[in-house]
Amino acid sequence: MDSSKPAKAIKDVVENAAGKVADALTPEAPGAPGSAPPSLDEPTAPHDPLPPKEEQGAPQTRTPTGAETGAPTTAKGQQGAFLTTSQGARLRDTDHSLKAGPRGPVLLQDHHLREKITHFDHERIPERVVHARGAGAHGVFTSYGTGETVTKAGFLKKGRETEVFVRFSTVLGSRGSADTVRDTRGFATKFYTDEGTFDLVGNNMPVFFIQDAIKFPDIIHAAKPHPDREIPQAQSAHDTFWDFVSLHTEAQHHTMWNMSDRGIPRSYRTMEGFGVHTFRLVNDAGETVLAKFHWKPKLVVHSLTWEEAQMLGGMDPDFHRRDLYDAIEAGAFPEWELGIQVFPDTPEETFAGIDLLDPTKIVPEELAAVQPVGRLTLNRTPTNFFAETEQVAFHLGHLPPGIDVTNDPLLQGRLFSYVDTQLTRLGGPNFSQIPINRPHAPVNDMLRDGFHQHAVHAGVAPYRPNSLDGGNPFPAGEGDNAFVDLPVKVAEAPKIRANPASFDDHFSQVRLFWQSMSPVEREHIIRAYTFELGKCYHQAIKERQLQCLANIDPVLCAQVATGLGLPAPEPTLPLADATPSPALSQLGREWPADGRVVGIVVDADADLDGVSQVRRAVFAAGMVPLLVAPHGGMVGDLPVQRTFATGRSVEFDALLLAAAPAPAPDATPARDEKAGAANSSAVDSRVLLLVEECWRHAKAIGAWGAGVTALERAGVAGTPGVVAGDSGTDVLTAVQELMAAHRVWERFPVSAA
Ligand code: HDE
Repeated sequence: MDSSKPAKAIKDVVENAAGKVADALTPEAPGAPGSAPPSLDEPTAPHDPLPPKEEQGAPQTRTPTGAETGAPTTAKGQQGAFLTTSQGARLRDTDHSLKAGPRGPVLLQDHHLREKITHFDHERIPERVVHARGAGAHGVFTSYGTGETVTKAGFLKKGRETEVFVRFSTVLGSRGSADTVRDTRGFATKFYTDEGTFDLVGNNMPVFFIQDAIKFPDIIHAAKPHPDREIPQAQSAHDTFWDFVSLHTEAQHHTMWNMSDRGIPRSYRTMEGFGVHTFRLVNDAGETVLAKFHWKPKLVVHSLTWEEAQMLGGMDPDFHRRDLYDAIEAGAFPEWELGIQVFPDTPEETFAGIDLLDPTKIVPEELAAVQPVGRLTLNRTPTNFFAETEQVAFHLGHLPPGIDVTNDPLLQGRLFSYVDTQLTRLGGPNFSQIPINRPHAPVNDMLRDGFHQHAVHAGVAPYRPNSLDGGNPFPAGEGDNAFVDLPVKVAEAPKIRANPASFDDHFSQVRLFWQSMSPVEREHIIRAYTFELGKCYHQAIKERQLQCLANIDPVLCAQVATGLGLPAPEPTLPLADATPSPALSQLGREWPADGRVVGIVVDADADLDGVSQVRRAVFAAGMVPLLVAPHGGMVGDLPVQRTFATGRSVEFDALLLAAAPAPAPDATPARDEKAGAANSSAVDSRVLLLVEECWRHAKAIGAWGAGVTALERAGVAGTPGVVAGDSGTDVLTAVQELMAAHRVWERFPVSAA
């Protein structure tokens, strides 16, 4: 796979910048369905299936046992020009059942009808019990070689390129739930290494709700919708969730992360990822270290505001998956660096007093730096969502030589769970043979038969030892690069259902997180707790969680208590001040603008030459311009992507105004409720709403020419992060500078924290 391939949009931009093609031919916004525009009339001349879109085509064509086939990527999908049965017999008619006369009953012999309906009846498989809602993409991982000293894993050798598939997800919601809910996000990566597949199945938060896998059904039952009414969907703002986490206080650290802005990411591209557990690495010399995996996004961590998240839940429930696919299609390939925190492998398995086997604890980056070991670039979208994103099966036990597990009791339970769940979800034990799961290393196991066996195994002796198949397969010898379980010493101890005493500290790191937040982030945390607990029905549950907050921080507790109309309790534990970890805060850094979306308000009277230049400049900066106009189609030579009726502020990272459009014909509440009292204004009130919302969500706003009037009408001219100028490109430059901080933070009011 060529990760450097410039995607279509970027290529076109370069040509446009050279002024070779007219604006009408400049790339449309990404997201067009299909690889060719449809004709007006139904096509009737037979031809082969259209190719997939340029950024599609993965996964590779491999056999079920991992061999390269050399077949084109299209060999995986439908073939030939004609409609056929599943057996390849051509069909003339798929629109009418075979009947005993035009008005007669349908005949049982209609095998085509039965095949079509039967297959349809079985199209659905069980959704994942957790992480059901997700989106995936293919890419490539390039190793820096900096991990070589601590692990012998071949994919971390210098310059090695490894194909990957990543699936991002929410935890709680069903498959069709909204992307932007407040929740933890899954970040699962399949590295197709030539030493066997490595699955790094992590989250966007470095800690977990529980310390022992045996509690997983409990936390998930508590967080899923209530069993009686099956509400609320994809939410933690309900009684059973807060009932559990307030009683089971080891959940408080993860809960604080969820209540922070990390719970509502702006994009998958602006999420960090964490392996959560501590792993054990071994190098070529047989030396071991303990390590934690981190993904650091090139765009740096960034989040939505709560109002944006809620609006998007209705406006565009697919916001995150659309953002991922659009960015790849536009050539703004999402990137992360993989990093590791490395700790000495001591018998205590602690670092700086932190128990490395406790998955509710982090090791602050200031104590152990995250060392980059390679770069992940996502550069292909799935060709078929079900085949790839739905059927991908991750498992923590998919480990290459050089990476091994530790005794973290959460990790240990996961080693059982992932295969177990695939047996039901993917209908049998052969899920590794599904194209997306096929290893890119030769497979020679002795697993045989089972539902949906795709391999055609030769030989008669799938057992060892054998002589009938010439002794094959042979155990790898010394020097054959086998996965060898590390002979780690197990301390002498009684068999017991208990945790080590160090697992009992449930609050000190929650306080560390709180104390590491900036004032704006603290406000958001207070707001989130107040909202979520405010949605609970039972007073006792609110009071119990307030007691937990009292053990985290008195200001946090007092503010949330005020919102709930309850007294703030006194702490029952000593509050030790922590050394803040600046790496936990999202503020204070600069962001590249790749793949950001810039809304540009235009109408026929706008400075269209200026708009055209701005549009090119936005593309050239690796961002996506969306023209927002009173009607669809074209404005001058420029294609319109959103109308005042279809567009909404939450789609944009910044807003530019080249016009102050008068109310459009549909600017009446009868045609568009959000038009409000449109006719009373000289400017279409939906444009004013756009400006107002972008302002409230602290986004950069710029205007030139007639657009400046819209700023004035909206009452935001001259306020922080609002730029007015004479030329569109100058205004864009100023807006881009503001976007580097991602938001105009000073617009967010800070009161208590
Ligand atoms: Fe998972 N988890 N998990 N989990 N998990 C699943 O596997 C489980 C945990 C994570 O995109 C399931 O194929 C147990 C921690 C991700 O396909 C299931 C425990 C972390 C995904 C399962 C945990 C994760 C899953 C459901 C407690 C972060 C989605 C469907 C010990 C480090 C992978 C499936 C994808 C999925 C079990 C805890 C991450 C049921 C028992 C901690 C990203 O097997």
